[in-house]
Formats: sequence, structure tokens, C-alpha cells
Amino acid sequence: MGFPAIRHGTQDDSMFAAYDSKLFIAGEWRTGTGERLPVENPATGEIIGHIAAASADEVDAAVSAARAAFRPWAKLAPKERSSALHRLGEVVAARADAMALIMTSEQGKPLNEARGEILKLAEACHFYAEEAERVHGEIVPGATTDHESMVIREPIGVVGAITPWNYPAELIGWKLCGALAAGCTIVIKPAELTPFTALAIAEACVEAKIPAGVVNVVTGKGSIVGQALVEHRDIDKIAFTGSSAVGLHIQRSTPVVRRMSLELGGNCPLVVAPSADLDAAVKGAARRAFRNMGQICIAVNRIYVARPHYEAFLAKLKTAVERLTIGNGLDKPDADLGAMASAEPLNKTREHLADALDKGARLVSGGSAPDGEAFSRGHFFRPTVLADCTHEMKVMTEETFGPLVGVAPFDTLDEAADLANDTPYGLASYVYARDVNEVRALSLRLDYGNVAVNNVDAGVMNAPYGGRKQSGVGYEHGREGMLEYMHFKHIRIRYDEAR
Ligand code: TAP
Repeated sequence: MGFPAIRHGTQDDSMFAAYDSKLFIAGEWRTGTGERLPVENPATGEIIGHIAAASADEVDAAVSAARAAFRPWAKLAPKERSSALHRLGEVVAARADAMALIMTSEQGKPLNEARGEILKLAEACHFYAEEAERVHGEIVPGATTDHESMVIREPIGVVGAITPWNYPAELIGWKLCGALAAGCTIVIKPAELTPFTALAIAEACVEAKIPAGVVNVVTGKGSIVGQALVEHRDIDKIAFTGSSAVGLHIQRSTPVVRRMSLELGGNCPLVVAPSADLDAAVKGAARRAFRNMGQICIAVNRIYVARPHYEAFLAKLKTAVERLTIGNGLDKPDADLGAMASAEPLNKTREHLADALDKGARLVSGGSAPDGEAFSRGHFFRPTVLADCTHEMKVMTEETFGPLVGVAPFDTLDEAADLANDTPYGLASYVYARDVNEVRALSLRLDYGNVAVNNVDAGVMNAPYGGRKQSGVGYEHGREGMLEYMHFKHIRIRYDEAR
């Protein structure tokens, strides 16, 4: 199976035919035997293709393939796994245009942004290719000189990866690359909304000559196929990204003791301190509240502004937000915003908006779908800013996962930190401040896995990225993102003679 159907760069009926009902198991494309499920373009409502819901036997076959591939893959020299990941990075980058087209068609984000995400997947391949060669241990001196402790690292085994629809390539990539670099094999269950990007990644694995069984993809509903992976006893680790509710359910329903990483929801604050560069803060807020239509776990959900800057900040944010362009991501590749991925996050956005307006919030910008025929069938909404928000409102306390942000003033840094920490989540937080004391006070007080100061990129490839509290356990990115797929083994040796 190749890419010719989509190389011409337009969407047509045959675009996804090659993937119709396909599962990728043991290096082969199998036609799934389960129910055919439609996949929609969220910008138009058109059905772009179908996937097969993997049966319990097909999930089992994928896990068996990953198990059979595990020892040979783990025994390869790190250099060989590294070369395989570098090859995968090259193939992915070479296919970026075609893969971006697939992603935009099923997820809705503008084509240029989708292409950027595919290139970040390629970057993850190269990063973990390098890390694969740097797996080393420690020699620890014993209590007596005839003993020595050797601490080595070993791959965990077979990984079950379950991923959401908002970043269909990167969120697979961090797991796949970390796991493969460590010497693990993987079975991926992508979101039902965005399965074709996952199948395109599987196809890139074939071209990169990743050995059969090392990477497998099964499609279908989370509650059935994802749950079957969670309940499978021959999986050594579950790597999950998704909502806190499903993460907790997975934690409760796993039938055996095993490693688990859960990258879950967020409710992320941005604090604009008295010393902030207001223009920089506005630029950061407009980007991180609305990029990908706010469907980012680290989206800015709520903004606290030092009272002297409050009205000026709101006026500038309104101007910045109203400049954002919105369109069908296939027709307008360079639009700032595309369609939302489905009706569900759009409905939640409307619900949070109505709740806040009911409780006294002031509408600063947006508040409705954009006008025009182009937007009539897709899941579109204008980026929306609310002022005078309180923690009585859902927008300030729950994850909206849509293009809505609430703003409130504060009087002291303590108050700002208390408000920012007043949430069950702990994924990412943001600070704009130029005074070094404000930077220090806030970044130490904020109870989050990530604090971005004077920037809004809380997750970068070379540093660990993870949440606290209901935002999850475990890390992706960085060296830590590979160590999540490794055991430590302590080998204590007694020598015949003291040293
Ligand atoms: P979920 O509804 O939790 O779905 C995530 C994945 O889990 C999907 O593949 C889903 O399959 C599957 N799933 C659903 N029920 C399952 C079950 N009982 N057993 C096993 N798998 C199951 O999340 P979503 O709506 O796709 O994504 C949005 C959420 O992800 C937000 O809360 C967001 O904050 C979070 N997120 C977190 C991060 C990080 S790094 N912390 C990054 C991105 C997104 P189906 O799609 O087929 O239902």
C-alpha cells in the first residue's frame, strides 16, 4: 500500500480508500472484521472514509505480534534502534505534505499547522534516536569493598498506547519514539476521530523498515478497543493521553499491576504580573488560548491580570483576537484557526460560555459561530474572550477544550498564585513578568508540572513534560520520556577479593 491516492494534494473520494477498514498488525495490513465506523471532515461534515472496529481477537493478535517482536528488538544494539528511528524521522519529514492533508481532513486544524505537527513528529524521531544511544547505568560502591552494585536499565516490554484527537501525530510520536528507543514494542489505539494519521504513521514505519510487530495500530472505539488493550494481561505498560475521567477509569480498570503513564486534562492559568510586558503577554495569551481552537491540554483557560493593567490588557487582547483568521483548513492552509474536531468540544464551549454570561461575565469578543456559508456545516466558533470572571464559573474551574478564555483582575501576587492554584489540575501555567522577584515568586508558587515564563511553549522536546494532581502521572519529552519505558535493574556483585 502506498501514498499515490493522496500525493496530488487534494481531497477526493479515493483519498482514504487505501486505509479503508485496515488494521496494522505484525507488519501487515489486515482488513478488520469488525463494524465499519465512519470518519468525518469536521469542517464540512463529509464522511471521508471508514475504519474497522478491531475485534478482541484482532487486539490479541496485535499484542501477540508486539510480544513476539519484543525480544529481538530489545536485543538490537542501541545504534541499530537509533538508525531505525532516524530513518523513520526522514520518511515522516519526506511525507509531511501528504500526512498533513490526512490530519487536516480528519481533525480540522489548518494545513500549515498540521504540517508543522508532522515535522515535530519527525523531530521526536530524531531526538529519541539520539537518546537511544545514551542509555547507560551506574556503578554504585558497596558498603564493603568486596561488593559493588551495578544499576542497569532494561526495556519494560509491550506498550499499549491510547491517544486523543487533538494532536493526532505528536501524541502518538512521543510514545512511539520513547518506547522504541528504550527497546519496547507498541500497540497503538488512536482516537476514533483521527485514526488515519495513525495509519499513515504505520505506513511510514514500513518504509523506514521498522521490523514487523514492533509497531502495531488497531482502530475503533475507546470504550471497546481501548478498554480491550487496558484489560489485556500481556501488556507491560499503558501509555495514555486523554481526559482525566477516562484516565481515572483506566487506572481503576487495569487488571494487573503494571507501569502506567497518564497524561491528562488541564485548566491552565496565565498570570500577567505588575511588571509584565503587556504586548508580549497579549500575544502569548492570544496564541495559547486559541491555537488549535483551544483544543490543547496546555491551552490558557483563564487569565489573571494585575489590576492596573486590566482594562488595557482586555482592549489589546480583543484587538489581537479579532485579527485571528478562521477557515476550512484545507482551503485556507495559512488560517490561524480551523474547525473544531467534533460537536462535543463545541457544545462544551457553548455551555461554558452560557454559564459564565449567566453568572455575570462580560463578553469582550466572539461569542458565536462565524457568519457565512463556508462555516455552515462544520464545527466552527469564533475565539471568545470573557472579562470579570469568577471561580463560580465553569470557564475558570473546568477544562473547556475550546476557543474560550476567562479573564479576571488581581491585587497581590499571593492572590494571583492562590487563584492560579485553585484547581484540581496541575499541567501547565504561564507567567508574564519582567521583575526577577515576581518571576521567582510565581514560578516557585505555581503547583504545576510546567511553568512557562514570558513565553507560552510549556512543552518542548528536550525537557520533561508532565502533569500533577488530576493532570496525570509520568513524563513525556526529554530523556525522562524514554526512561518511562525502562526498568531499573540492580545487580549486586560480591567479588572474591576486596579492592
Ligand atoms: P478521551 O475521551 O479521554 O479519549 C482519549 C483516548 O482514550 C481516545 O483514544 C479514546 O478513544 C480512548 N478511550 C475512551 N474511553 C476509553 C476506555 N474506557 N478505555 C480505553 N481507552 C478509552 O479524551 P479526548 O476527548 O480524546 O481528548 C481530550 C482530552 O485529552 C482533554 O482532556 C485533554 O486535556 C487531554 N489531553 C492531554 C494531554 C496531555 S499531554 N496531558 C495532551 C492532549 C490531550 P475514542 O476516541 O475512540 O473515544
